[in-house]
Amino acid sequence: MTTEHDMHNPDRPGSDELILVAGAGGFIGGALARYFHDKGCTQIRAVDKKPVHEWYQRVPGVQNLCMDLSREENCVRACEGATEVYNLAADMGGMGFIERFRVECLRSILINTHLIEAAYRAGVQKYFYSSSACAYNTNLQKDPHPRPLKETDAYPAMAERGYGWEKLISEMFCQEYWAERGLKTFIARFHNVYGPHGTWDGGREKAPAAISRKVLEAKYSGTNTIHIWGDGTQARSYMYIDDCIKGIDLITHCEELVATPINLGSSELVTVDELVSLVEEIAGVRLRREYELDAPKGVAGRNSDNTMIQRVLGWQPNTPLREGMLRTYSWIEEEYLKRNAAVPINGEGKTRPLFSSGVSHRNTAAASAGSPR
Ligand code: GKE
Repeated sequence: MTTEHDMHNPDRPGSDELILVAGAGGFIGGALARYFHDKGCTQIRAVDKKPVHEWYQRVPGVQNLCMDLSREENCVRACEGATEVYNLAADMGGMGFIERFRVECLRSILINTHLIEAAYRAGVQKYFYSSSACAYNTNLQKDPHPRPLKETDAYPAMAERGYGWEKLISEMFCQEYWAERGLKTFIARFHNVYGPHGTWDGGREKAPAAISRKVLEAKYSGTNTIHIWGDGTQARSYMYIDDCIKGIDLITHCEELVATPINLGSSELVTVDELVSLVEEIAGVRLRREYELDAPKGVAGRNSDNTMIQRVLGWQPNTPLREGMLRTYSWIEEEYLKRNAAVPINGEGKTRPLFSSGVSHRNTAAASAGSPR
């Protein structure tokens, strides 16, 4: 079992050894780069396909590089001199994105394929891969009152179309690089991650951020109506970003978990309707609910069985949803108000509120397709 004091064990790289964070312009990668920086790591290389000025977080003292890691030569450059590699790079998003852009999701296979080979050739000591609960058999997720998914539930395989299959085969790459070539790989299956500095608009946002934004739009526009995808009964567990980051670190420094996929998720299950009620409460409003039954819904119910992570690490994600959503909603509200204040009317320097609640879920994701999270 790993405990808190293992955070300082000799298996961890020295503070001056190079850590590569791939996908560092995104939500989780950005938070991970900040975490390592705050822990005192002085050599961090952060890479993302997005131009650096568009990254969610830019951490001082970190080497920020704009490179497309679906290209082999960029992976070779990125891994040069690295001791640990964290692969958070993928073309991904919430249900609105992954249901509509399966080819984009599948093409993330290029990133992991080239990155793990480059890491192996560069003599990297540890390689972390961010898999997803979307790798699990969808036949086990047809009930809005689901049995929590345990690690063995990925096989026999019937993963989420596109995104989930890419995750499953990339997991297998990680397992075989260990089995055949001795590269120490670590694989976490993330369950829906949320928090400040995540995508909250544009088509890639997941439910916690999307619902926060929709509540804000309804509140500030005075429409007092929220459009909910599906019938509101879909159930999920949502993991706060700080838990995700801590889990990545613990997993990557636990020898028992080499090449062994493990759940990294909360086990606090809520329905979409319950999530909406929570956000309404935080925002101090009650809204009229309209359900969009033809919108992307994903599986009916998904929860994380945390028996294994609790046994091996003596820990599991534990930030209560209410607490995490309070911080997330507050951050999105700030961003929302900042953005609205910045929209000029007819170039006169006056501002108007920017409401996007009328934008169809069918159109929003397309605008941002092709750029990483
Ligand atoms: N995105 C979004 N936006 N979802 C909404 C909305 C909305 O405005 N209103 C209701 N929902 C519902 C969706 O229909 C779905 O049933 C549920 O919330 C969660 O949607 P999600 O957060 O977009 O993503 P999922 O949990 O279905 O899938 C995500 O699973 C993760 C792994 O657990 C994936 O998108 C991956 O990002 C991720 O691997």
